[in-house]
Amino acid sequence: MPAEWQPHAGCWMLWPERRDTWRNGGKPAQQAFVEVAREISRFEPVTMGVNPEQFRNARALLPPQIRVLELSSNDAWIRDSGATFVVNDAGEVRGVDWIFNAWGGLEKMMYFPWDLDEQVAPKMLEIEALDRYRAPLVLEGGSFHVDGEGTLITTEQCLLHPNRNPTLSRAEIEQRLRDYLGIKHIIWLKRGVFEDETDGHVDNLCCFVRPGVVALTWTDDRKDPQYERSAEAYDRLRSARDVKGRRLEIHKIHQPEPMYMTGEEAAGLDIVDTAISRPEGERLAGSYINFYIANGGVVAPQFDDPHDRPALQTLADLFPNAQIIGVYAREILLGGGNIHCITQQQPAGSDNPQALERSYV
Ligand code: KQY
Repeated sequence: MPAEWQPHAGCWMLWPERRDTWRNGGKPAQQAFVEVAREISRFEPVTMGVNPEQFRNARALLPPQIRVLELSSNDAWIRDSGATFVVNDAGEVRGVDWIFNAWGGLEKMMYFPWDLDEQVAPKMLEIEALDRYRAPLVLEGGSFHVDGEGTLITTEQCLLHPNRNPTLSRAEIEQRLRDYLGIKHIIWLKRGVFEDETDGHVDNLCCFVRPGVVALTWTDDRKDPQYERSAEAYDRLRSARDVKGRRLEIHKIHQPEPMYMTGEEAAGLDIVDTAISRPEGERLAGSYINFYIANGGVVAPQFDDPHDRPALQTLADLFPNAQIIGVYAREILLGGGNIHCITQQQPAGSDNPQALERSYV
């Protein structure tokens, strides 16, 4: 699997509409998704998958350069429901189609059913006429990051959670990651971000910014429950080596101040029996790590918070060849994820695999 900073053919997204995830009939979230799509489309082609009833609305709201396709889904988290793209030694792109169980299966799913989400990856690959590997592993794309050289980073909280692959041992899970992503070395962090409803997806906690270099969400407030989690991740990262035996350079990005679902926001959601509830006062798992790396740009969440600017500055230092774009993303966070969770990069294929080593950022 190439790293996210390697060249992309484009970016995939799904349109938000479910009224139990997105308040006020999805309208504010749709505006935020339009903004994310618009910014990414400055750097690479963007495809938006849309349920049939929303096609006209999405087409009308999205800028013309966005390709809008009818592609049914239960919700809009394509990082998790969509295909993970890989490239072989000949430079051919293929897709991995993981088993998706809505972040926990019947015991703890976020909504029911998730049958349309399960079909998102095969449909993406049909549309692109790319070969598909069906992987015998419950896995979401937001639960791992790779450096493109054979190192993968993930959390025990998520990948070893009994609601994902209860019959597989750690060694068996590792083997499937090796088989389907072509990775050779795994760095295990312990837990993800406090109150992250995904059971600790790493894409909200820590990511590679280039081989040997990671960014980690951080807080200086020792009383915040996130402190212990970030500190324990920092310790593991400090003692880790990557696939090439390098020690990691770790950059802390201070998290936004703790954020909570307001009464007005909670009141905008439909109450149903088939999805988790999102009550007033619930802490939101805000983090600047949940950004997307495009061809020559980085699109990162902003929360109208004093830490917004320093986060963008750190990203500018980490990606000196990229344009750093902030998008106000509270509406995405209210649904339980952020910009990385709603995007999925499709790497560029090549007859000349060395071209794939190139990085725009
Ligand atoms: O972390 C992600 N990749 C996705 C978050 C999904 C939240 C579902 N409500």
